[in-house]
Amino acid sequence: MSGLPEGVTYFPACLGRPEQVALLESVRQIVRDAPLFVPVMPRTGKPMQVRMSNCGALGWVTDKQNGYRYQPFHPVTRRAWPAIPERLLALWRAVSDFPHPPEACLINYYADTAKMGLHQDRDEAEFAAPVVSVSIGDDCLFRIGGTQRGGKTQSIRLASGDVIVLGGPSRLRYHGVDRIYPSTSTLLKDGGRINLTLRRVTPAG
Ligand code: MD3
Ligand code: FE
Repeated sequence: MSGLPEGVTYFPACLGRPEQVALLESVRQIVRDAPLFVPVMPRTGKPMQVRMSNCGALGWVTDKQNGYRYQPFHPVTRRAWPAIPERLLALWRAVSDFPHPPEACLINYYADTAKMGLHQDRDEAEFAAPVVSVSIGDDCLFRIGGTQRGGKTQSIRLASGDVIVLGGPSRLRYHGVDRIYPSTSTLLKDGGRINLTLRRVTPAG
């Protein structure tokens, strides 16, 4: 058994059930204002399997024409993204070890059969800041590799309330979600998994 790579810090069961319920209520409020959209791949226009929304000053979006980017408004409604809930800003302060607040919080919703292929997160201009990931709902099999495609990978089963911080030399590692384990949590009444990633997008300071 080998540990996690340097720069990856895993906090299993970081959020208790009452905190998960409160966070879910915050997410529901956000998606009432900023509805989940279907992200599509640049050039091909192929839809991704997850549905997305964001909160924060900037949100990650993608479409066929303009590709991956951060922008301050929802791609469909054109409205500014809702604010990041205070409980998530507090979590960032507690776990990120970074002296500036996050600017973006990407919300990914995975139905039972959704996956996310291995990719790097490199649309941010500030790689000194970590990405803080919070999972609620059904378990998933998360995979993390090296900084080059095709290297060896390791898998971690993430559960509702787990938090993982990806920073330092691991900030540019390939990662993805291989599968959801349906009905492993009772938090979401219709099942599925929600992942929130807090990010710094612009150079800090
Ligand atoms: C490792 N989301 O939105 S979060 C994404 O569970 C994304 O929805 C996955 O990958 C999800 O981009 C994984 C964990 C995560 C996020 C960023 C990372 C792992 C990372 C950045 C570098 C290395
Ligand atoms: Fe990612």
